Amino acid sequence: MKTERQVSFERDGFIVCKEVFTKEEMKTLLEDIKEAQLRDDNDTLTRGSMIFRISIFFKSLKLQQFISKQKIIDLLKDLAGPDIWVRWDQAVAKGPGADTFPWHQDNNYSRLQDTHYQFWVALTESNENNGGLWLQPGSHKQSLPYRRLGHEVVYDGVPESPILITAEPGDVVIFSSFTLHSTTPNITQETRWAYVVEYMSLDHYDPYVEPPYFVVARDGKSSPEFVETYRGKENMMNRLKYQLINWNPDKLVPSLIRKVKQTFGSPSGSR
Ligand SMILES: O=C(O)CCC(=O)C(=O)O
Repeated sequence: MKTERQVSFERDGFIVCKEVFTKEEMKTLLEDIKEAQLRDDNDTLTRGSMIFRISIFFKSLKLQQFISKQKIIDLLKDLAGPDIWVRWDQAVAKGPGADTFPWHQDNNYSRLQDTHYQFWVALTESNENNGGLWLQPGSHKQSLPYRRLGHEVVYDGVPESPILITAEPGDVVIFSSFTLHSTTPNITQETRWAYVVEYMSLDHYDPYVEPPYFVVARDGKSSPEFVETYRGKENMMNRLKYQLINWNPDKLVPSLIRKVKQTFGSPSGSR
């Protein structure tokens, strides 16, 4: 039987989890994020006074410990399954005067076919005045039309009945990477911070992320480790799916031959 959370997630494309972390924990997490981002100033995407610090967990043991907490795995495992890795993380600072971040599905940024699970944690208060998060319930059931707008990949339509998520530090929203979302302008004098971690099932494949891969859970238990490969990557159907999408016959044929040789061995005399 499905849990209430599974039913909500399947229906709406997101769940809101209140007070998952304390305000004190969020203060520490924000300090850890700032410390991690100081180590690498390159991985920054800036949109006016909206700043994204990306892939920061790689250089921070404290962030690796945070994103592999059993508490997080317990929230994710009945949605993503018991074996999970992290494909991406980003800290988002929405400063005073920051503009709307337009409606989008994250799969249009990640270019992935499968759902990944967006774990959005409020590090500060988040509301309608300071760049709060809006979601369109039910929009995760299909891939929607989009257009490119500069660096953005923006939904080509108008959401029918969006809802605002008002959050306190420590509140979490888990949403599908197909769920339409947006953030509105920050008209206050304070920066609104969120930390977004993108989790994936170990059965799914991201061909655009390079090793090492950060596995956070096996069998529903926190078990952080960096690995060179994972079963979703080794799955031939997964690879084929992306090779067909990014169709390039010059690459497809040699890699298929390699895989066949690995599986069945090379005929004697050949290499
Ligand atoms: O501002 C945020 O907290 C989230 C930004 C966003 O929509 C995204 O990174 O996909």
